[in-house]
Amino acid sequence: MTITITAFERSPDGGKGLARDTRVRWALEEVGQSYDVQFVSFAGLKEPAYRAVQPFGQIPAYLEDDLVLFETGSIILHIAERHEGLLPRDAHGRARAITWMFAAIGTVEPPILDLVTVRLVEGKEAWAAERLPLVEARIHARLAELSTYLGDKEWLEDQFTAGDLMMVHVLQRLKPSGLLARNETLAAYVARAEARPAYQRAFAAQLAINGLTGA
Ligand code: GTB
Repeated sequence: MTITITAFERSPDGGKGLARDTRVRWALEEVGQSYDVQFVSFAGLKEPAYRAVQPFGQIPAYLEDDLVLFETGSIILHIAERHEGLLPRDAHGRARAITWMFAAIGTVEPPILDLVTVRLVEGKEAWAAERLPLVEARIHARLAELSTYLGDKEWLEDQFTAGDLMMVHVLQRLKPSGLLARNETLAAYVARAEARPAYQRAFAAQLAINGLTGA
């Protein structure tokens, strides 16, 4: 089996691991599956040949022999279903882990992406300063709900699953804003996940490409 993922030629985050190839790298590392990376320029993402692989002109895409996938939720579910390690063996446990994957990208990530939009895209609009507190309040509400559920548990379910992997990568996007650090339970949850050897390998692999020399 030959696996290739696509990634930015150089991520705008300078090696913080926030671009979404990192969550796919992490899943592959967790299950012990080697992979190659095809680096794509911003212009290349919008070329018809790349859109045939990823219709929205984004990274990452996932190529496994003659199978082509896009959307990190689908890619990570595919990896988790074909290898041991990211989904519990019992049917209910698997369903719960998949539920957390959907919760990460369907419930927790949208307000976090709103924050990115208001800061980076809408920042110069006259109304951006008024919108920002509303967006931050929605994020705090979601984080409070999630941390209440997590409580003092190590992971969202009985063991680390693809649901935690997805949730943690979604939460990491909040780090530059400082909002994650304000929720101690979730900051500790993210730190626990980041200490996993598989995460460390995935992070190092993207840093080797994206890290700013001397930074
Ligand atoms: N729903 C898709 C998925 O989950 O696969 C979303 C994929 C996506 O948003 N890809 C982004 C992309 O290719 C990169 S990850 N953008 C280019 C484009 O749309 O033209 C998002 C991202 C980008 C940069 C940072 N950063 O620098 O901090 C963080 C996250």
